[in-house]
Amino acid sequence: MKTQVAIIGAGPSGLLLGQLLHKQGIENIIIERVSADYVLGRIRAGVIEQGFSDLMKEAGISARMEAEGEIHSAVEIAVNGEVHSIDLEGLTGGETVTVYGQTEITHDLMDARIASGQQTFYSIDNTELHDIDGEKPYVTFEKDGKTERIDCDYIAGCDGFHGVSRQSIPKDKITEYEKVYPFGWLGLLADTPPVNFELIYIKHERGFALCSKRSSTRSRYYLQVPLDEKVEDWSDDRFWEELKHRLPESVVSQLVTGPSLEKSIAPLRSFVAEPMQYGRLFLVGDAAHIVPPTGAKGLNLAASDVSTLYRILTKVFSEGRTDLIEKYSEICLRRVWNGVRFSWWMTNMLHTFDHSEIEDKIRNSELGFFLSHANRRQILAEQYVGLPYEPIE
Ligand code: RFL
Ligand code: PHB
Repeated sequence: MKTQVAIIGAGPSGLLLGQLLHKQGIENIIIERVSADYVLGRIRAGVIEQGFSDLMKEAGISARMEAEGEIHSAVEIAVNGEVHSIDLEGLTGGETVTVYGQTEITHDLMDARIASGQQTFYSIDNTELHDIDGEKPYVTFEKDGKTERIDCDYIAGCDGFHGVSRQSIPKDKITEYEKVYPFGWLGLLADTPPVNFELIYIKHERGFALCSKRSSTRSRYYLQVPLDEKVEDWSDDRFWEELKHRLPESVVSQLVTGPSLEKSIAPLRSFVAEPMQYGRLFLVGDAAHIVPPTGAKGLNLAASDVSTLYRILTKVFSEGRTDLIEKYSEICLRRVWNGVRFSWWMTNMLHTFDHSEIEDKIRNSELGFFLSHANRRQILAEQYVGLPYEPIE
């Protein structure tokens, strides 16, 4: 097979890139290790920045998000029972976020992919990248026991943190920065009305909690848990009881419990690989960087990478502007490091860990400082709604 761009991974990064390139008349093939249903079964992000929703519009796949997504003009932070509202819209001059699940975005992108007629291979094995530093890179993989080969001009590594793309770059050409946090998030999804319209980030002495949602009838809650905790040890009842302990008194009576649709534990990590490009391979989204979910930035950083790459590749194919290729990494990394710093800051401030009383006092003082004046809340609001995308030139 031959194509212009081979895309590894059919998560949101790969599918969105494929759609945007398709709209520019650039041919691409996507290959994905697992099945489409498996991709859709992963419950992940829920908060979409303005820049991402604008990109969805540009990609022509925003109709359902505009009809069903919820616009949120504020977010709440509860500290030791006291709830503070951050007026995102007022503090940023009109910016908001949209609550629309990653599963729904992926669904919309998969539908658009089928309509585009571009090829996608699911449930493949043994993806290998070849000659990425040469003029004629190619990708091989196995489908139903048969080896396939895609010759291409460029490869987009959209295959997540555990993918092969980043690992295909020689060790001496890439630097990896990593921090693993000493706790995880236990998430529960339920068809119950959310406890509150706005999301609430809760700092509590028993540990952090987050009240999020997917719609007015579907809730998503998270609890900070020790890293060695097992999901099997958390019955739904135990989850709801623990959440009640952490919820501020003003909302606890609104909590509606019910059977979980999904429950899982995610470890928290900050990770960046530099640079994000080597030869004809570009790393996109979680393949290049991971942030803890506390700032709701992971998927949004993936979207800004996609925006940068598709604009660069459009110029490469339409105007021969290969000089732009080397700008990809530096443009992305400026925004990525900002997201990494914001997510690390929110994580440190809101979680309870180290069992050190003085550290906890310091964290409370820092939160108090940032919540107590509008000009300080503005710092938080501007980053929560997302920094602007940098133009490619
Ligand atoms: P993905 O989604 O991991 O997709 C990568 C795809 O590549 C496939 N793959 C391969 N395919 C072919 N060959 C191989 N060798 C392959 N190896 C892997 C995989 O099967 C997979 O389908 O990466 P992508 O597309 O870059 O998307 C990134 C986002 O999924 C991620 O950043 C977000 O989910 C992070 N995240 C959040 N981000 C937000 O912006 N807002 C949020 O509110 C938010 N909440 C979250 C989150 C992530 C979470 N978890 C579980 C990590 C909440 C949680 C709990
Ligand atoms: C989610 O709804 O899954 C979610 C929302 C906000 C976050 C993290 C996760 O910061």
